[in-house]
Amino acid sequence: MLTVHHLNNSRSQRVLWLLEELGCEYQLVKYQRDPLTLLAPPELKRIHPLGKSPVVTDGAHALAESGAIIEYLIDRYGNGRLRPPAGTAERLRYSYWLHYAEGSAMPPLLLKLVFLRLPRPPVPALIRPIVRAVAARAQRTFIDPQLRAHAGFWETELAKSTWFAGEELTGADVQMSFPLEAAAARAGFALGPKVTQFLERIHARPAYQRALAAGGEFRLAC
Ligand SMILES: N[C@@H](CCC(=O)N[C@@H](CS)C(=O)NCC(=O)O)C(=O)O
Repeated sequence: MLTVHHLNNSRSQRVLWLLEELGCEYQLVKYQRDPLTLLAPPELKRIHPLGKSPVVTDGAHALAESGAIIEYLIDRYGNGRLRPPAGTAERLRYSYWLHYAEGSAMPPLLLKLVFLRLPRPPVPALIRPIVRAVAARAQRTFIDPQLRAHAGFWETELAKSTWFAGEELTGADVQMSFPLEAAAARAGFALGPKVTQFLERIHARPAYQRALAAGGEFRLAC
């Protein structure tokens, strides 16, 4: 049986969305983040040594990394859906976005999250103003310009076609949904109209809504 090891408020939400789009049956095992550290509970390390979510088990396989999971699920259960045909320009774009989402888009978004949280307790109140100033400078000089460059890139690309890899929804859109959701939640500036419409379009999909109902609360914590 296909099992999704789902951490609340996490990237595994997009795996649920993909499975709902594919109409696959799956079993859901839920894990809760530590409310203070936001880390996954140690039980997840029994499924995969890094203890990160998503992890999917299917028969003898335990798969980690959302991009690899999406590729596996589309290979195994897609029957030609949600992936452009091999040898097409759309397939190259599909492959690019599948890797880009975690390899290039998420690092500055994660840095943004870390620097936004840095001045909070348990940092002692006395040094919080200094930490706040350092964190603000890191965001202003390094992180925010990168985020603006990425968001501008998404906007230009989504002006070329409805979805990231062309005119059809693919696994690349599922993978890209997470950085776009994260940017909407924390970038600190308004995203462009094409990116905003992309998010509205995915939120309106019945499969996306079924995935939300299955996964429960989805406030981005990573
Ligand atoms: N690049 C990995 C990232 C996995 C990851 O960092 N997952 C986060 C949730 S969004 C996690 O498990 N965090 C809890 C922890 O690090 O303990 C992927 O795309 O699957």
